[in-house]
Amino acid sequence: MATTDQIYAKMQASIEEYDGDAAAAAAQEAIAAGIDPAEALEKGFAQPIREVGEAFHRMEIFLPQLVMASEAMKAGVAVLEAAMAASGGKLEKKGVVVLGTVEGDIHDIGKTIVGSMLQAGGYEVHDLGIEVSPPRFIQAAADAKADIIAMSALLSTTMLAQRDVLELLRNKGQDNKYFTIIGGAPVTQEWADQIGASAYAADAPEAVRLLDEHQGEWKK
Ligand code: B1M
Repeated sequence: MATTDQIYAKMQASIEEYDGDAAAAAAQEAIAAGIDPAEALEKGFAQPIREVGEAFHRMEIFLPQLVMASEAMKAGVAVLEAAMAASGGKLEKKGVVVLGTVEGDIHDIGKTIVGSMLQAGGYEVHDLGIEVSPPRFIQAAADAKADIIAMSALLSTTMLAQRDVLELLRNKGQDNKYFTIIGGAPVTQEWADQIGASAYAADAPEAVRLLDEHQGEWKK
């Protein structure tokens, strides 16, 4: 029977090799060996996916590999989650995210990658899709009891809708209720500062890293 370290090594290799079937099999092996699923998630999957994110930043790998790594991790995480649910437990989520592409904008590739990476990184993600109006973002956040509202915009014209969501939150007296993160090709840190968003991320790994850094702001 494989040791715990050998099982972690298999889990790590599955992410590095973008192999969802191997990730699911290694997760299954971890459960059969009696390893705590939360610990398996952190040591077997979360650490390697962070390294993949770093490699992407160093431009050693490119977007398709990043997507494949997060898809592989999702396959493994699903097995760990199922095991936890079967034993009456639940993997503790780092935060609940309501994510969407803003009103008037149909670009969804980057937004979907951000969602996958956040999910793989331990967040509960409610993906609202494209052309999400400001009231819908806010209603969905309330319904999901969200901690975070995440908005993607790919057009310089639709970036304005990110501001509209924040304005609507302010008008409702809910400006401190959610952590807000924005991104998308034309979006900048300067724009985030101007409209009062909590954070700006240039890409999906950065979105995960930033939310991880800000954990304490919603986990009381
Ligand atoms: Co459109 N489009 N497009 N398009 N399109 C751009 C964005 C454009 C830059 C192309 C160009 O002219 N050079 C340009 C926008 C110019 C501007 O306003 N600055 C443009 C235009 C003009 C348009 C139309 C208006 C064209 C027309 O009809 N005349 C139209 C818009 C329709 C609408 O939305 N109402 C349109 C339509 C389309 C397609 C439908 C054909 C298709 C979208 C398909 C789809 O998404 N399902 C499309 C595509 C594919 C592109 C380009 C070529 C690629 C976008 C993409 O998917 N990139 C794009 C050119 C470009 O960006 N250079 C372009 C890959 C993706 C992984 O990157 O989305 O940037 P990206 O996401 C990254 C980061 O930005 C970040 O992380 C992601 C990955 O790490 N990120 C976040 C994204 N969201 C985030 C959220 C976060 C954090 C990080 O926190 C919440």
